[in-house]
Amino acid sequence: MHILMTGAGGAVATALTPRLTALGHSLRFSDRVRPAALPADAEFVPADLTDRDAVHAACDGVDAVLHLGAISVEDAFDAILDVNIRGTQHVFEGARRAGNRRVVFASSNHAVGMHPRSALLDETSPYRPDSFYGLSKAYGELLARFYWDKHGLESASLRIGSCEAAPSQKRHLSTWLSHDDLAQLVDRSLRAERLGAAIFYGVSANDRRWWRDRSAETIGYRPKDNAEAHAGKPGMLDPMPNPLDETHQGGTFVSANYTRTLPPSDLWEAMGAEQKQGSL
Ligand code: 15L
Repeated sequence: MHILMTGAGGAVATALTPRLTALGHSLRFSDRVRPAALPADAEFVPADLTDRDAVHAACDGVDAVLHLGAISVEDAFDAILDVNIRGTQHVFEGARRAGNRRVVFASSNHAVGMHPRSALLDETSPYRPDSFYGLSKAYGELLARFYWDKHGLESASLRIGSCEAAPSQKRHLSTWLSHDDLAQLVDRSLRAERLGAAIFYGVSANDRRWWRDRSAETIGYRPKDNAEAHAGKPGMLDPMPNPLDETHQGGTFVSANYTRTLPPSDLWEAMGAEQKQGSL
């Protein structure tokens, strides 16, 4: 398949490129500027995600889009709005106009990061974004649903955990996604016979994972790596400095710009009326 890969200069794209190529995909790379590491003969189309026409042009003539481009951390709302929210709409609309077969969208666990770590989530769990960044990913998933329901454009939204070469924090023992497992999940999403508007968790076969993803099994995703193999290695950051980060799935995204003075929402929901009164 000929795939447009947005965010080609990012770390995840860099790790995926040789793996997807080895799996038989031909890649058209896109980003604001041509990544220095890209070989001279690689197909590159410059497009800033905020530039609708450039994004639409980049989508022309490919089979599918792998949309990795984004601000990948918490930021000011206006920046997230322009790049992650408007930019993702440009991608879906570009794919629709170009008649691309499907979009694989890099969503994130931060769309549901406010859930407590004690919760075992699946793809039907309610949205609980932990940041403007997480909100933008929830929006992208809804956009994917909308483009399927209204325009018949298929997609897989991958709720990626922590995609790194190796886990580097205790939280990653639950959230880690190895580069090989991500490549397998992307490949399966691209090749699946039918997707509709699917949501899959991007997580390796970690013993301590918080997400049980039955739907990814339906496309044959069988993660091979397990963060447990890295448990107890030196350099693993633990514990996180803020208790909010340790009790919620989203980690440090949860405490960023947090102003709540009432008990955290899960405790609040579990409290009786009298206890609630006492904490007002
Ligand atoms: C993400 O979605 C971020 O892009 C990345 O920076 C990590 O924070 C990752 O999630 C994570 O949750 O570890």
